[in-house]
Amino acid sequence: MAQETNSGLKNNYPPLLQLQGSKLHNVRVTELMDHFVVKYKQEPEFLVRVPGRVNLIGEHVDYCGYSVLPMAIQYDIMVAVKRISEPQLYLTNMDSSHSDFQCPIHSFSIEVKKGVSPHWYNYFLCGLKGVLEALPQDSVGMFVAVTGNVPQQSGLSSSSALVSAAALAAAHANNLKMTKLEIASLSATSERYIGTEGGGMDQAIAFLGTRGCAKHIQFNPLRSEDVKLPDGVVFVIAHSLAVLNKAKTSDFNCRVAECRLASQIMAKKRGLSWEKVSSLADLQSTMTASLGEMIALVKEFLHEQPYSKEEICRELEVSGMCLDQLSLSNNTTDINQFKLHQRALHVYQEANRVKVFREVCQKDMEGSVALMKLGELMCQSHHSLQKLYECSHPNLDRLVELGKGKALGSRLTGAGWGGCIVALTTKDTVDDYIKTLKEKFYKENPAAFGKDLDSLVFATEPNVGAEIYEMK
Ligand code: ADP
Ligand code: NG1
Ligand code: MG
Repeated sequence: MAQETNSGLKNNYPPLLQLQGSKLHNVRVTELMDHFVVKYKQEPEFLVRVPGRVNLIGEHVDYCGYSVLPMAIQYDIMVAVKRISEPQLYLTNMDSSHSDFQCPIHSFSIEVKKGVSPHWYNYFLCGLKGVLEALPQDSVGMFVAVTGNVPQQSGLSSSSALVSAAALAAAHANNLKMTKLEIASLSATSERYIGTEGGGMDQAIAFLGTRGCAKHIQFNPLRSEDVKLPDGVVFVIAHSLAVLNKAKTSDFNCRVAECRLASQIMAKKRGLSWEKVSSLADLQSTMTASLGEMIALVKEFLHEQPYSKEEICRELEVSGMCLDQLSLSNNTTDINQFKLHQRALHVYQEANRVKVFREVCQKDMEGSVALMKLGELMCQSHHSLQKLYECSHPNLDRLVELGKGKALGSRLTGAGWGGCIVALTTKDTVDDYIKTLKEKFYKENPAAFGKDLDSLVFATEPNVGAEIYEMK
């Protein structure tokens, strides 16, 4: 297990000449450069590439302070940049449905409206804003062109790839030296400007991903370790044909709030100063208890019926206004039903599944035994996300059902409410698994008619994290 080093970014970025990858990858680079030149009548100076990710296990636990086990995937956001003396940001996207945008580099607002998906450029502005806050001097202006092939609103973290690419581009343009860990943390904080209270998994793997191994990522402080997957394992990603923009609805932030409220009510019942408890992991460490003890505590202290806001205020002995300030966010203050028992139970049990998953990968267990155990953990995770966390979607559940007997296990990945599943297969079973999903799910679903099925269900392997390519 190699501990991720804290080495500076610059050394880790190969020059453009070393740019390798599939033909598609190079075609995309050429197209991006051409688009840049057509738009700005100049060549870009450098290019950054930031991958999406697939989370193997540990869903909806990062913002509770628990570790996760993702890997970077082959799809990415690429950003071509030229510094300019005019203090302006010019943004263009290869996808013409994403309109061009321009603003003063130091003065812009990130538009967040309840019930509305933010315009694409707001994600770029999030990353830029984070870097502006860290810069000791004024930022240079920038011509920027963006292209991306991470499926959007699908749980593979296209949003964080874009935010992180913007942060890396702005940091590099301004010669701001940061370690990978620092820029991953900065990007995680920056993405919250879009309105979602994420935990930092996506931005961490976007920078820390390495080819060939998954990562065990821990928080507070952020750190990562390589996780070597058992020989012969192949992970498959399958799209449910349903999507959700996580900044559009309050679903995601509601789960974050439910977990926070669960930890605070349990803290209060335990006689602790609950205002200081910020997460379920925080509560566990304050109590120096095991995960098993925390699970027992949930069952003892939190009832299964939903809590009303009024009941929570009564339990914590605070006014509604005070609760809004201490425990809720902009788009969760209007919610009046919180399922604290179910959400906290999922989080503590899922945190334990991450622990066991990692141990199975570490132990030199006999191949098939290890694979069966990993598959079983993934199935348990999905069941919990479906029943306790209620963030699945009928299409995701159907994909998981169809894979039974063909994959060793599968589960929804990312935030859910649509998006993708990740399935555990082997070199010997992967083709049959993909064929089964094509036949039984995609060929029967009108939403997939006319689409390239290989872009909806595909095998993936651990990829490298963010890179900068200098155009010299
Ligand atoms: P995800 O699960 O993919 O992270 P989110 O709902 O968090 O989904 O964010 C998706 C949003 O990110 C998109 O709706 C879009 O605004 C932005 N985005 C992602 N990829 C691109 C891209 N290639 N070009 C422009 N915007 C993008
Ligand atoms: P996606 O599905 O990429 O939006 C979100 C959060 C993660 C994590 C997962 C659920 C953001 C940027 N990402 O991912 O931090 O909480 O859901 O495990 O908020
Ligand atoms: Mg996202």
